[in-house]
Amino acid sequence: MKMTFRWYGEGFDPIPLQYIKQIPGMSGIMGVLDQYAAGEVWPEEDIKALVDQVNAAGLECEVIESVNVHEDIKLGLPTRDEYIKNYCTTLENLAKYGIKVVVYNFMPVFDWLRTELYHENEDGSTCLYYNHADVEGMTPMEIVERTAKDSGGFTLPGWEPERLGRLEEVLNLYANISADDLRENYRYFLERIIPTCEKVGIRMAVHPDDPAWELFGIPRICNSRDDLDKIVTMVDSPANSLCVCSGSLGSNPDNDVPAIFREFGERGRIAAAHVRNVRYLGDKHFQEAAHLSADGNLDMEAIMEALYDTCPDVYVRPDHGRMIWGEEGRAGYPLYDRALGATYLNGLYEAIAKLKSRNN
Ligand SMILES: [Mn+2]
Repeated sequence: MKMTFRWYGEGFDPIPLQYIKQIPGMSGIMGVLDQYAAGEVWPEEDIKALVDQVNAAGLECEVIESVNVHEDIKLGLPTRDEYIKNYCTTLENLAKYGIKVVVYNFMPVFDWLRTELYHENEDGSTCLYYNHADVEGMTPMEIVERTAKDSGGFTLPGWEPERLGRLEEVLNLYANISADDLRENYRYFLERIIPTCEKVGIRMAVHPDDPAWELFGIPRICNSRDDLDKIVTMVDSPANSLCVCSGSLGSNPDNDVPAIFREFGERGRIAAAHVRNVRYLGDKHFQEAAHLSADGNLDMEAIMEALYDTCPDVYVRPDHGRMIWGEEGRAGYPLYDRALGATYLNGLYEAIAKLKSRNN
C-alpha cells in the first residue's frame, strides 16, 4: 500500500507540501492541475513543474486526481471526439512524467453533492453533511449557488465556475438521456482511451458517484457492485479499473463496502482507494464521520483487510476530513483530520499485516 494525500497544487491548496511530508507514512500525493477545464490538454511543462515540485518535497506524484471528463463526452455529442483526443494527449503527457494512475469520474453534471459543508457537531468540529429531504425542496441551481456560497472561496471539485455557467443548458440536454444511453457514451469513451492507457502504462480509476443514488432525475451509473461490474467488463483491461471510495459507496447502506473492495481487488481492478467513514442518520441522510470505525457505520478494519489481502500495492488516501482544532480551509480537505485518518489507516494496516504473518 502506498499512503497518499490529495493536494490541489500551489495557489489552490492552503496546505504546504512540507506539512504533508511531515505526516507519518506519507509516500506521495494525488495531484491535479486545477487551472485546466475539462476537455483541455494538460501541457507537458506544467505536468513536469508539478512533479518536480512534489518530488523536491520528498514526495511521489504517481497519481492524478482528477482529469475531468468533458460533459459533451458524457452526453455523446458530436464534439466529443475532439475532447477524447485531447484526453488521450493529456494521458500521454502525464505518462512521460511517471504518472501511473488517473482517478476520474463519469458523473453527469454533479460530482459529489452535500447539503451542508460545515455541519456543526456537538464537539465543535464541523463535517460534510447530506440530507436528501433538503435536496428535494431545491432546484439544482439553488443548491449549486448555496454550495458555492458556503465553500469559503474555494472552488469545489466538479463545481468549477466554467461548468456552473452552463448548468441550465446541460441539465436540459440530460433530460432525454437514460442510464443505458449514458453507459453507451461511457463505453464509447473507454474504447477510445484504454488503448492509449495500455500503450503508455496508465491505469484509469473511476470514482463512484457520491452520494450513491440518482439526483434530480439525471441518471448515475456508478453506484453499486453491479454498476462497477458493468464498468470493468465494458472494456476488460487492467487499465480500465476503479478508485473504490468507501464513503461514496458507503453512503448507501445497501452497499456492502468491504465485500465490494474484496471482490474487485481479487479481480485485479482496484488501482486506487479512498478510505473514510460515514454515519447514517436516516434514509438518504448521513454525515461524514472521523475515520475511526467507532465514529461511524463502516467497518474500517474489514475495508483495510480487503485491500491488504487483494491489492497490497494499491494507492490509498484518507478521504474527506472534519474541521477540527480551529482549522479553516477547503471543505472536506483539511490537514489535521486527514492526517489523523492516514495515521489510523496505517495503524490498522500494520496490525493486519503483522497478525497475518504471525498466523501463517
Ligand atoms: Mn472519494
